[in-house]
Amino acid sequence: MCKKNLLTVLWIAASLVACSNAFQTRANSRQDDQILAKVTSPTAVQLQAVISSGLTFPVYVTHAHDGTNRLFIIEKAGRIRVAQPGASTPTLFLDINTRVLSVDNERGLLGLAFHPQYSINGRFFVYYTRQPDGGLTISEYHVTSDPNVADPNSEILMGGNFPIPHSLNNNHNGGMLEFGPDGYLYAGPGDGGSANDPPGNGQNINVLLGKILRIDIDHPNGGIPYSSPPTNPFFGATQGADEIYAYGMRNPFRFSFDRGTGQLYVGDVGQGAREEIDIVTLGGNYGWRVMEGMICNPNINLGVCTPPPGSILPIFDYTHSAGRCSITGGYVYRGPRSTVSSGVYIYADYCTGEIWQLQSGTSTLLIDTPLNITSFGEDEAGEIYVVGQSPGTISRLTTSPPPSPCVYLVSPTSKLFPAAGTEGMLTLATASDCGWLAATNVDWINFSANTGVGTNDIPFMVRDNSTGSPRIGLIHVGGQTFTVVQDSSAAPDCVYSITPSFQSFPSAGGSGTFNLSTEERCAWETTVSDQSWIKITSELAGIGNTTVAFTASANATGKPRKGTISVANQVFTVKQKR
Ligand SMILES: [Ca+2]
Ligand SMILES: [Ca+2]
Repeated sequence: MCKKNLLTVLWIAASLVACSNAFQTRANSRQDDQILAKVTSPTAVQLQAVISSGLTFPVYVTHAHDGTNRLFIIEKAGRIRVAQPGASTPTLFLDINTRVLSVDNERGLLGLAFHPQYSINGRFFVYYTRQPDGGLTISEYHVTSDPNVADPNSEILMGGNFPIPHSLNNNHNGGMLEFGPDGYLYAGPGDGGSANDPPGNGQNINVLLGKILRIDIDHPNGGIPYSSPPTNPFFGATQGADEIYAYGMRNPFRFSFDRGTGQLYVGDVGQGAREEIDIVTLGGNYGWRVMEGMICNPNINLGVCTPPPGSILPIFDYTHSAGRCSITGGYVYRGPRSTVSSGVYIYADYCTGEIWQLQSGTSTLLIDTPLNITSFGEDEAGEIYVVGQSPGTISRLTTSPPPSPCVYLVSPTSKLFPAAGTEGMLTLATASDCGWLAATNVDWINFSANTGVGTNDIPFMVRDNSTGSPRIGLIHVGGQTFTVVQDSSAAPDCVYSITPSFQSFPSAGGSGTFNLSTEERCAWETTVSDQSWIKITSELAGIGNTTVAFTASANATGKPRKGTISVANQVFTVKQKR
């Protein structure tokens, strides 16, 4: 039975006597060998440690596609942690431990997906097995005014046909949640558990177990917070549950959308014979429990079957040889750092820790790791991360040796725009193989293209401001922030004053400040006369009172000199001796 459990836990190894060999071997090798992973053909890749401590049983890592370059990590017991760019220690983003039933191997907080407009609306979705009955629950939460802290009291349960009843067995809960390129939320519940799907849930289109589901969380259905897209195969009067997108799944614990093609790749965990990778399409039947991978389920009717009419075989499957037991579905690589070839599908076996690439139907071992890999994940640029179960680790899949970390610089960092809509531009500087995604926290800024690679001028539109007040919007890109300050047409009578009006520096130079006083409805921008020896170190644009900070560099001209800083309609003079 142990091979049916996706998340078999080392710390309950005592209960796994019948199949403990593989787990014992992995545990010993981990103690003996501090090298994270060794390199094999065909591509020299390695795992680069990102987070090595402080995580308990992580099961997923993802990003919020909000330009902040943060990583979000799920811990099975019911916590989400957030790691800032480059940070090795994450902080707590959400704790819903008390709502999550997680004592069993495969139960817990299992999935997390950020709304496509998360940077504006702060909505995100989780998938967990609930207290006390293990029902498969999808719910919405919201971030607080602190972007690194979510509100545990903001839960909106999906209702309708959720939670999906799942009290009889603790295994095969599925757990993946992801938005498709169509903006709908996809979920992958397992078949209800035990072994060989005794109720036949996979082939039963009237239950939600053993399916890929697709729901619309932007259009409530009366009092139910979601609706089913009318394009779902069994929508409305058509026989079958409206939420179903595809069926015949066993335990689609991890799936992903190819960011290049939009295709849905599902790693469907097998029973005792085959682990499989499916490309899942609308209305498709993927065979379980009649089929297991490419073959008839050997545990049913002595392995003799008629495949369900029209059922779709996996694009690849593998057997349980050499200690392999359970697929961990991954991602089609589209990252800019050429970690592996573009378009290959990366996946792992949970028991052996092997990471493979599937390319044109051929699977090749990339790297053999000592990890129990619970999941893969992507960052905003499309680089791939690996989640190790115990000790909990997050690693980045990189070339060997690894490339330099990506560093991003935005200039300028803020700018004042007129009330009438206009186009703006910011410059993002980074290495030629570093990807980025730009996002804004307001609905009045738009991008024509919000992703790219390397140094770029990033244009954006600032829409008309008819609110009667100046306003501020943020653009996040590469983990950096650009502040858009937009003026109001209703503020021509703004009065500004500064104190003091000048400052004198010795030839060695130094730093200084002055205060701008105005009303909270009045916007300003700071500019420097064409004197490269004066630099503003505070924000270049804003609303209301501010302190302008600047530096004056050493004077090597041999003569006294003078420059000015303008803010709103006021002029501050910087004088410097020779
Ligand atoms: Ca129906
Ligand atoms: Ca199948």
